[in-house]
Amino acid sequence: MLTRAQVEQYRHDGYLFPCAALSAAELAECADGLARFETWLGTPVNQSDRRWRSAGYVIMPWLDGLVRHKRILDVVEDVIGPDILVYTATFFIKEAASPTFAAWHQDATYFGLAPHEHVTAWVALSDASAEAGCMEVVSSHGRPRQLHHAALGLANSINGGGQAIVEEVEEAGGTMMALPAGSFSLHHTLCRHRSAPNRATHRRVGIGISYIPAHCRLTGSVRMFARLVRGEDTGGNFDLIPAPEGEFHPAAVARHAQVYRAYRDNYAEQIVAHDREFATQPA
Ligand SMILES: O=C(O)CCC(=O)C(=O)O
Repeated sequence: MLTRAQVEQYRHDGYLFPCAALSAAELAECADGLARFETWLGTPVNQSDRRWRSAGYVIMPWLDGLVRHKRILDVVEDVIGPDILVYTATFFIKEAASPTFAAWHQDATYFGLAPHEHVTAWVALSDASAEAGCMEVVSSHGRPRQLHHAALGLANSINGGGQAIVEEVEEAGGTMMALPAGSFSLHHTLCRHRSAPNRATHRRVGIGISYIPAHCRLTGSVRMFARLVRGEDTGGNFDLIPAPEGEFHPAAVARHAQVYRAYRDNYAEQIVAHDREFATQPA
């Protein structure tokens, strides 16, 4: 749980770290789960189809347990309230000494969620130091606003659209959100962040869990799925995802295909909507 000062700091800056979550035994379970996933895929997550980076809790009970982890949810509840959905969760993996990076961006840009209350808990499953390419964040100084992005398809981008902020922003004042394995950070959906390539000799493994309060809705036309992880589904704006029947169970794998399709369709629609919104704004 957070202190009042920590909640106020999150509201002012748009980020907070580090928060403790996983014991050594829980971390080892996650590492084993990821190893089974990559055996099932026959390839590292990074080198498989992009769909396998998303919403793994739909097909893997260990990951479903992680997105429902009490220590994470207690902190998330302090910033978004008691009725909590998981909108998506993404593997953010950088192989040792690899060029994978994220350009400056805000998560809100292509999610199409309103109001802007989405928060990401980025859980470090290995050490995420500055050398290993941890996230760098900039304070919103209590005045978050949506910035103009373009889906540039940047090579080696860890983000789906290879997107970047294309308006001028203040470069100074970034904070490196270094995290030891087993801890997590929070960043608000309008928090500006980026990450550099991994220059360390170990793999950097993170999972970004996107939590929203149940009253959030989508602004686009695609009906999406979400996992209720605490409280009540007060909004009824998503189709709820049940717990996986078992690891890689065929019913769960078929459900994952539906969940991912809706995610991609919404994302593509939101790229167009964002371009349209900023095309009509004065420079
Ligand atoms: O893992 C990274 O380096 C970037 C993650 C990110 O962009 C996010 O969690 O929104």
